[in-house]
Amino acid sequence: MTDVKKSTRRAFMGLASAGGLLTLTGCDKLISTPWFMNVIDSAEALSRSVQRAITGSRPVAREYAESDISENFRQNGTTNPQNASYQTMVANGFADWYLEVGGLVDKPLKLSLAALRQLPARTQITRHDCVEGWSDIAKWTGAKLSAVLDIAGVKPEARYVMFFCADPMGMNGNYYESIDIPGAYQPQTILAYEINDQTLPVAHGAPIRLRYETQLGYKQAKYIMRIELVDSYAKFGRGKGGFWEDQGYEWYAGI
Ligand SMILES: Nc1nc2c(c(=O)[nH]1)N[C@H]1C(S)=C(S)[C@@H](COP(=O)(O)O)O[C@H]1N2
Ligand SMILES: [Mo]
Repeated sequence: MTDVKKSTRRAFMGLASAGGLLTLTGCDKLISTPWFMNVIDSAEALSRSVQRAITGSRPVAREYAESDISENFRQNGTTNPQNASYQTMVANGFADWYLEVGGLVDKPLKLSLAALRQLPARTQITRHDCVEGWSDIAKWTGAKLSAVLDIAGVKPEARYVMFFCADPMGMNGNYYESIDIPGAYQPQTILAYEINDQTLPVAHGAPIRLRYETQLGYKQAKYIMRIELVDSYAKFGRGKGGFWEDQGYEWYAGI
């Protein structure tokens, strides 16, 4: 094993025990999965900063103070999905909603909102940048996507996390998005269930929406119903990895 590999592995083990992952999954088990060794291998080819992001040692998007929070965080895109199944879930406070996690995982999951709220969480004050030319700052709280993925067990051949949403987009099927595995493991990548200490309202994506703070607004999928681990996003929609990507926007929407 190279020094880089050893030190990355050490850093991860430190983080895992500090963050309580040990009790969640069994650190040794996680570290010896072919998936994790694959990540370490590919990490060697990446820049140092990306490597840090993978091992989760620091936040990668700027975080703000409480006093910077926007008075009125805009609502954009779908603000109230007009399909009967979603409206039924709203009517009973998402008691029957669950997040489905499937595809290239060892253990497909169904997580209720209560179960998601039990997972390791993160709160962060960040700026949302929409390509339409506006930005707003909010405080987001949610389950770490890495925690969900660790429970499901990501298979080595998985390369992307797909997010399938409740809102229909005309003839194009429902809104959907995708991010890569290193992005999914960034510490700021969360499935947010609160905005500014309040339960996430319908307008902002209830019951959960993605916060992927290093990228633009359209990556922040609202109304998430299902997560799927895949090796390619070519077979979904028009094959570009997301609803707006299919209309011509970049898949890599770095800020
Ligand atoms: N499901 C879904 N997610 C979505 C959208 C959408 O229309 N449907 N719009 C995207 C765009 S372009 C932006 S800018 C943000 C808006 O989030 P907000 O309503 O919380 O401001 O959500 C993103 N996620
Ligand atoms: Mo946007």
